[in-house]
Amino acid sequence: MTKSKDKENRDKQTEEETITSKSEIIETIVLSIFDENGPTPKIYWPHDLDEQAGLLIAMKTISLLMGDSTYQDGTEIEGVNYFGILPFPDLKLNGLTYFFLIPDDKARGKALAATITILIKEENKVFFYENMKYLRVIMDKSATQIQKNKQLSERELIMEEFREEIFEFASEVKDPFSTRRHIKILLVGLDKAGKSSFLFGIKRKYSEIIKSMPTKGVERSEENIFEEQNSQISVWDLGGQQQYREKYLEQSKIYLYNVDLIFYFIDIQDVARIDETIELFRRIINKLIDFEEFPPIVVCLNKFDPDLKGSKEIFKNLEIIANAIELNSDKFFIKIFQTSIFDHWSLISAYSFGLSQLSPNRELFRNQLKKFAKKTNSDAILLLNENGIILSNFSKTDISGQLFEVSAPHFQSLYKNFKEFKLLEQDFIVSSGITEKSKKVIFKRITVEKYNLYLLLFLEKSLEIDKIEKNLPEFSKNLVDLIHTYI
Ligand SMILES: Nc1nc2c(ncn2[C@@H]2O[C@H](COP(=O)(O)OP(=O)(O)OP(=O)(O)O)[C@@H](O)[C@H]2O)c(=O)[nH]1
Ligand SMILES: [Mg+2]
Repeated sequence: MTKSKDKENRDKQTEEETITSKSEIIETIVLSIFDENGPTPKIYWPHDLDEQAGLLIAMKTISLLMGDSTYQDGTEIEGVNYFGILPFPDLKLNGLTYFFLIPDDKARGKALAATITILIKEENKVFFYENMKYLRVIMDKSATQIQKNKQLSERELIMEEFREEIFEFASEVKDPFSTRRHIKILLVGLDKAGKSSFLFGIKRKYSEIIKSMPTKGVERSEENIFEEQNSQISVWDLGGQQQYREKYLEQSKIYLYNVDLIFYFIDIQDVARIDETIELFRRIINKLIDFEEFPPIVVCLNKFDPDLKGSKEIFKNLEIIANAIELNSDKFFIKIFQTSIFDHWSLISAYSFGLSQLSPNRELFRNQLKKFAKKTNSDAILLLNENGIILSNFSKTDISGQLFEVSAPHFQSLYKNFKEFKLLEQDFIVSSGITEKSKKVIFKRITVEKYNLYLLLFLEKSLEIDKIEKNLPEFSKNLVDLIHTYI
């Protein structure tokens, strides 16, 4: 690193001034750039960071994120930025990385790949999950400055400010060393909207749906996406009868505070109560605004049963409701799904989408699927866990994505049946002619360490199993780290 003695002394001074006992959680900060020497740690703290460690951090953060033509055509600079949490077991550290591109006329693809990484001890990684949204803002801001300022001395200053800001933030966090991330998911809506049935449906507990009674108060359960995960995910099914509604709105500090994700249920067959449900939605939104909390909200337009798909009246209702929801929620990230307990996949899609919003690595996952799709000529890919939850998806076009989602559930059950009857020699199901002569679907089980995952590929043109087999090992290898830090 080129730096005058003077500056070094100055740095040491500010270091001593800024480090307070509480910000000790931050172990290392590295700005890495992929230059003519490959991935290189350019500016780092502490200044005596071990050379090998710096190199390892630069290599791992940059290589996981590029590798192929993501940026080499130089057209995507604005759109290429990812966050992710990566383990560095050799260093016993965990890193929060922001990957971005620096425009550079002389570089291949007219851009240099770069990462800013904050590292903390492995055992403290909950700090990242809990504080992701704030850390992201700080990192994003500094990355933008790095993009604009080319001089090393300017960049050193930017990174110095960045470090100070991160330290200050860390010192303000109440319990930076907490060991478990607590995630709270709420299911809300009027009584009989289908909240409890939805949860039973996801778990395929059909006999319970028939027996189910209105929820009294709140029903709490836990969600495990993987057997071992960093987070404790609590699902709160809030009873929708008037008395319970009033209670959770009154005691919103207990129920609506600190919520990470909301599923809002509307019974679209109950036309008479549309105004009532929009009113409830509005009240909940207002409480959240008071708390300055903006969790993602998945709206389930529920009881959209398969036999109603042609109904003009229902379609009109759907439109009215969707408009009203959007009118009332401009500060929130809202995604609307049409769901029915008679269409298992509709439940899984809505639920998985919601859960994926909780993963800090969802962009990295998608990026891996995109890379794999390119290498195998696939038009769409889904990655499912053992329970059929979609961990990530990628599709070239909306059309291929939609077509694919329609066929995915059939494959999953077909695959399970085959397995049960031990008819499957390899962990592969291939089908052609599902939708049209030329389209093919492949369903394959893959093992990533101890995890069983399922991969569903959709190909419009040629089918090249060997290409898939050839690229699978690297794909699985890249997934390992991401799965450890999925949630
Ligand atoms: N047709 C149809 N009926 C559904 C669907 N989902 C749930 N139901 C039925 O709607 C009724 C109410 O479902 P619940 O799941 O108990 O509703 P809830 O929102 O939990 O109600 P509360 O606990 O009172 O807030 C039950 O009779 C369910 O069988 C659906 O997708 N389609
Ligand atoms: Mg209920």
